[in-house]
Amino acid sequence: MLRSFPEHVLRQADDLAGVWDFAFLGDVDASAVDVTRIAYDDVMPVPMCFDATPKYAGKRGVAAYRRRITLVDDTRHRLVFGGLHHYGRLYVDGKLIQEHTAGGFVRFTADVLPHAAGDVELVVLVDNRYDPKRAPLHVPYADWYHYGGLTRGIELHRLGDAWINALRVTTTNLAKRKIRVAVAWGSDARVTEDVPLRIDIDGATIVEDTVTLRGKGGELTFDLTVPNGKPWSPQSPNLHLLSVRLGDDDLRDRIGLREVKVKGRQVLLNGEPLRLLGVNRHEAHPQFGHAIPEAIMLQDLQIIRDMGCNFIRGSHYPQDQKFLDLCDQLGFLVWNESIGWQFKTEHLTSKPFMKSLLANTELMVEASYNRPCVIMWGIINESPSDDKKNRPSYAALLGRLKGMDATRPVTYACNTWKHDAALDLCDIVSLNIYPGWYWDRLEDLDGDAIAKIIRHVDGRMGNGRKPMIISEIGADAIPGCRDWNADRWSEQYQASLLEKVIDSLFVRGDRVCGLAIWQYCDMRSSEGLPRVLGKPCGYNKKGIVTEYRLPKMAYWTVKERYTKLGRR
Ligand code: ADA
Repeated sequence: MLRSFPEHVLRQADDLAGVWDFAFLGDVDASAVDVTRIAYDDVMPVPMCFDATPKYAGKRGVAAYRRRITLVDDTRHRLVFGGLHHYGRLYVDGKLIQEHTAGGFVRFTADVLPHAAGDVELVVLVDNRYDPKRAPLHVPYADWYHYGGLTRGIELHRLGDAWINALRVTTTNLAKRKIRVAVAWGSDARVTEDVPLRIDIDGATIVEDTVTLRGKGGELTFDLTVPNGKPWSPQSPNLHLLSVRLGDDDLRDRIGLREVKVKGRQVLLNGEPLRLLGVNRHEAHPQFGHAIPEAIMLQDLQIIRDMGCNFIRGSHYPQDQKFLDLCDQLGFLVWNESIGWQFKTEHLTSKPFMKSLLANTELMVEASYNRPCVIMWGIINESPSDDKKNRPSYAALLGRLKGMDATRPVTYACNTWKHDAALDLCDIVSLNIYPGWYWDRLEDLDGDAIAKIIRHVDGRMGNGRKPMIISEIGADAIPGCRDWNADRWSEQYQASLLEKVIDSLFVRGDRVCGLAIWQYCDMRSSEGLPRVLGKPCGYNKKGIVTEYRLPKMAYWTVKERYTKLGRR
C-alpha cells in the first residue's frame, strides 16, 4: 500500500507489492529495449531498491520488472507509483504507456486507457544511472547515495467512467472547525447526470446530494464544519477521517484541523509560537536504500522523539507518504522539500531541467497537501541563490508552491547567505552553516561564530523581520572514535559542537525559531570520487545515530538539551 491506511473502500485498488520478476539489463538504452524479449533471470521485491541488495550493490543501469495485472473491465485503470528511481518507462502488454522523468521520491500515476478486460503484462524499466536528459534531478555529486528501484509501492486502480482524482482539504476557520474540501474529478463520459455524491467525516454523513458531471474533469468544492472537530497539534495530533463518494468511486484521507502562520520572527501553529527543535533525516538505510520499511520509520520516530525533537526536515526530497502518515499520527512537524542538492546555474537556467524540477515540486504538494504534519515547503537545497541569473527560477518554484498552497510558508536552505539574492522571496529564512566543522574552531562557537552570520543575514534581509531557522549545522563523528585529542571525527568533538550550537542559539541567543541538526543518521554518500575520498567508507558521518540507528555520544547531549528546551 502507498499509505498506512486504505485510501479506497469502494474503488478496486490492487496492491502490487510483492516479489516481481526481475532482470538487470545494465548499460543499455532503456528506450531501445524490446520488452517482449527480456529474459527474467531473477526476482526482486517491490517496494525495494535493487541496488541495496548485495547482488546489485553499486550497480547502475536499466533494470526490468515484470508482473501480471488484472484489468477487471474495459474502463480506465490507473497505476499509482509511490516512487521510481530515477528514470522509468511503463509498458502494458508490450506497449509503452508512459515515461517518468520527474525524478525519484514522488508519487505519480499512469493511466491504462480503456483496454479489454483480463490479465495483462506490466513491465517497468527503471534506470538508476545519472542521466542529465532522462533523470536530470539526480546529480552525481549530491551528498547521498542515489539508490534505484521501485521504492515506495505500487497500486492498480479501476477508475470506471467517472472518478475522484484528489481531495484537497484546507482549514478555513480553526475556531469554528471549518474546512474547505475540493473534490477534483475526472470522467471518460461526456456528461454524467444525477451522480450520487456523499461526504462523511468520522463516519457521520455531512453531505448527501447528486451532481451532474460535464466534460472530462473538474472540481467540486464544499465548505463544511467538522463535527466534534478537534485541532491537530504536536501535543494532540487529532485526525479526522474524511470519506468522499462520487458515483461508484470513493477516496478517503485523514485530515488535521490546524493553521500555520508566519508573524514577525515567529512561526505560529494554531496561534501559538513554535520552537522547532529538530534534525535533518535522509530516507536511507544500508539494507533498504530509500525503501525504508514502516518498522524502521517508526523506530526513527521513536528515537527522534526520545531525543526531544518536535521537528524533522525531510532532506533533500519529498517524503514518503507512509512516513508523513506516522508524523501526522504521532504529532511531528515536518519541512517537506522537493529534490535538490547544490544544483548549478546551468541547471536552474535550463528549461528542460526546470520542467522536471517543477514537476517534482508539484507532485510533492499534490501528495502531501492534506498532511497536517507538513508545516512548510522547501526547494533546492544549497543552490546558487547568490547568482541573480537564478532568481527567476527561485521565483518560479516558490511562486508555484504558493500558487498550489496559500496556507503554508515557503523557504529554502541557503548556504550562499554571504551574498544571497533570493531569500526575500521566502517566508522563512533558513541557513545551512558549519562553523566549527568546515571553518572556525570549536571554541569559536562559545563566541559569536553563529551570531555574526545571523547578524550579517539580518542586515541584508531587511533587518530580520522574518522567522529564521538554522536548517543545517553539525559535525562528523566516526562511531567509536574517542581519543584524548577529542578532535574532528571524534564522538567527543561532535557532542561538544552540538552542545555549543544549541547553547549559542537558544541559551545565549533568541533570534532563531528553529534548528535542524545535520543530521539524524549516518548515510552512504554518492560514489563520485571527490565525495567518496572525503568520507570514511564513503559515508556522511554527521549522524547523531549510525546508519543502523545506534546512538553516538552526541545523542545524549542533544537529548538533554532539547528535552530541557522543550519544557521551557
Ligand atoms: C550540506 C548539505 C548536506 C550535507 C552537509 C555535509 O549542508 O546540504 O546534504 O552534504 O552539507 O554533511 O557537509
